[in-house]
Amino acid sequence: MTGELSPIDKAKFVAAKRSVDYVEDGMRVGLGTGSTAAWMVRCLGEMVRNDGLRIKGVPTSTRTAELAREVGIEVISLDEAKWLDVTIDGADEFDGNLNLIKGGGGALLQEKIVATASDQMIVIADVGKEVESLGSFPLPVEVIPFGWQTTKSLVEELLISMDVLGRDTTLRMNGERPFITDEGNYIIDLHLGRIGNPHQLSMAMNQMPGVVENGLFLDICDVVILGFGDGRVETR
Ligand code: ABF
Repeated sequence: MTGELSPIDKAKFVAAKRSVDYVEDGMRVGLGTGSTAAWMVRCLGEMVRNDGLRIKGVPTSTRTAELAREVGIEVISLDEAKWLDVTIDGADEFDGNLNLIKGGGGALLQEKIVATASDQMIVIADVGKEVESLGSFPLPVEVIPFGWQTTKSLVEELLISMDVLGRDTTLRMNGERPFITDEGNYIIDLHLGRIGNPHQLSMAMNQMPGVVENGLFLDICDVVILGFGDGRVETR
C-alpha cells in the first residue's frame, strides 16, 4: 500500500495506521478528509477486506465517500448512523489544549458536524501541525454566497474590534472562480498570525448571519496521534 514514502507522507501514514487501533468491530466511524485521513481510510479498507472488520463509515466529504466505497467500506449517512463511536480526521494545526484549525481542504462544515456527533474524536497529523498557539495557518470561514462581500467586511470589522493581529482576509479561489464547498458555499480565509482568544473569536463569528461555520475546532478533539518522518508515533 505504501511503496517508498517521503518523510512527510511516512509521518502521515504512521499516524493513520496507529489510529485504526481505536476502531472495533461493529463501530460507526466518522471518516475525515485530507491526505492523512485518506491513509486512515485505506488502512480501514484493508482491515475490512482482509480481516473481516465490519464497520459503517460516515464520510465528511464527497472525496472521502468515493475513496471509502472504493476500498470496500460500507458508507452510510450521518442521519442513518445518528451517532458515531469514533471520528478520525486530519487537521491543519493543533495546540497544547488539543484545539484545532481545520478546513484547509474545504470540508470543515461536514467535518465539524460529524466530529461533534461522535463519542470520540481522534486527530491524526504529521509533526509539522503542532503549534504553540493557533493562527499561523489561515483560518477558514464558510460563508453563504449571497452577500459574501458584506459578510467579509463584517468579519474584518470584527477582527479590528477584537484587536486580532492579522486582519487580511481572502476569498478562496479555484482557478478563476470561487472555491465551492460540498454544501455550495464559499470560504473566506483569515490570515491572523496568532489567535489570542479562539473561543471568543469562534463564537462571535458564528453569530453573523452570513457565516455558516468556522474552522476552529475547540474542545472537540480527544486525542492527537502525531507521526514523525522516521516512523515514530506519539500521542498527545
Ligand atoms: C482535513 O484535511 C482538514 O480539516 C484539514 O484542512 C486537512 C488536513 O489535510 P492533510 O491531512 O492533507 O494535511 O482534515
